[in-house]
Amino acid sequence: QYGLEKPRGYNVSFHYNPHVEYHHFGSSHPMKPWRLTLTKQLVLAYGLEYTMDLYEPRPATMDELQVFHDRDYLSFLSQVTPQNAKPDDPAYLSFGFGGESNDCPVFDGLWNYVSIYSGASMSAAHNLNNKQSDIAINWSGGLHHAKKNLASGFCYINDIVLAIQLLLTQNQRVLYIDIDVHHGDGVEAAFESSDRVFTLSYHKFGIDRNGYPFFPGTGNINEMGPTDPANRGKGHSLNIPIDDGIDDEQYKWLFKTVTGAVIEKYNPTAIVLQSGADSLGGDRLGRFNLNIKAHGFCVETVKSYGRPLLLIGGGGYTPRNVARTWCHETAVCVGTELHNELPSHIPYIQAFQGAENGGGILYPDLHNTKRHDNLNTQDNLHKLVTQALENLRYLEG
Ligand code: ZLM
Ligand code: CA
Ligand code: ZN
Repeated sequence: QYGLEKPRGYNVSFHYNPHVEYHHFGSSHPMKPWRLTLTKQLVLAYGLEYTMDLYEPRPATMDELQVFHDRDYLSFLSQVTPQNAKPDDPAYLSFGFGGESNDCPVFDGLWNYVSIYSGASMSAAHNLNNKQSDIAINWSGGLHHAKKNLASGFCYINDIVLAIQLLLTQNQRVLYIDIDVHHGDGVEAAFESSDRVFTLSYHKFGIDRNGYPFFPGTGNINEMGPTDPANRGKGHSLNIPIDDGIDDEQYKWLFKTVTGAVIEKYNPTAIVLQSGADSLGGDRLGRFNLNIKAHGFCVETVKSYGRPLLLIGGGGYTPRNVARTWCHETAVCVGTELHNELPSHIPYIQAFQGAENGGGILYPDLHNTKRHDNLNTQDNLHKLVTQALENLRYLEG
């Protein structure tokens, strides 16, 4: 019906295990794997499956996860259930579970869930390594806060670190870019002593009225990795702290200027882009005012450098807009434009209909849907870019 043909030039692969959808963090928890169902429905409704190679990857194994994570953390994670969990057990708390915020709950099928999303990122990295894909996509991954022995911020296993470790078997330099509204602290920490991975994160940074820092509280402009000049990883992290309410034009300019400079200086042989959709306007947890096409501009920009690209998901807490964005970005990868009117045969079409759900179109205006006053002045942003470019001078040795 939509007459899409596979465009020549870019081989795109889509790595997706539908079993990831059947997991629930708990009814009021903001992380909803169901957003992946919605994303898949949009991708199928627009006929994008005919323009890509589709893979249903197997779950990652314990041995594969041990390449990054500690054995005792994995053994705990693989065995804990809602029935046997002891919330006051020191092991439970020390591994990041429960606690006051309950960011990382223990739920049914937790081990299955983490193995599935990790397996998909590893499968995507594998395709890039084999040169079977130019761009490999896993919307179920991007869990950037997980540490080697700690669950943090809805993330249990760091699929990004595992995928980058695979890419490092075939690449001398990998660039990691993170446009989730939160700082990509877990990936930064994992590679802090390496000069073969450069990490670049754009995120909200600052203290709220209630005195709490925006999660995870790290990632100021002066955080550039280790300061010890003997450390190979020195200067191989760049953090771009942003205030509430940034708009499309500001973000696009910031992203293009800084990312372009990093790619030109570091000259990576592969790029990993974490495309967390909580940087959109109207996100339940986010603070920015971005529209879908401004978010997608980041994917277009990175794609334009023509390096092997691993595109992964991340945050995103207003499911209908997460699905819209990741469907749009899938289309950007295959090089096609989608019409604004949503195809009428989408299962769960109601999720996209009605004024409050975006009026049945793919590109509703998200600017100020949740009203965060823009606290970013042009002056601040220019100073930020100047400092960011200054920080890159470390790369000159
Ligand atoms: N408390 N339920 C982004 C990860 C963000 C930590 C700890 C004081 C929530 C949030 C959980 C159902 C990514 C923090 C101290 C009370 C927060 C965060 C469970 C609502 C709920 O309703 C909720 C009972 C929950 C968690 C909101 N947590 C909002 N923000 C952050 C973690 C992950 O997008 O970057 C990648 C996937 N946690 O702020 C506290 C510090 C406040
Ligand atoms: Ca980020
Ligand atoms: Zn996030």
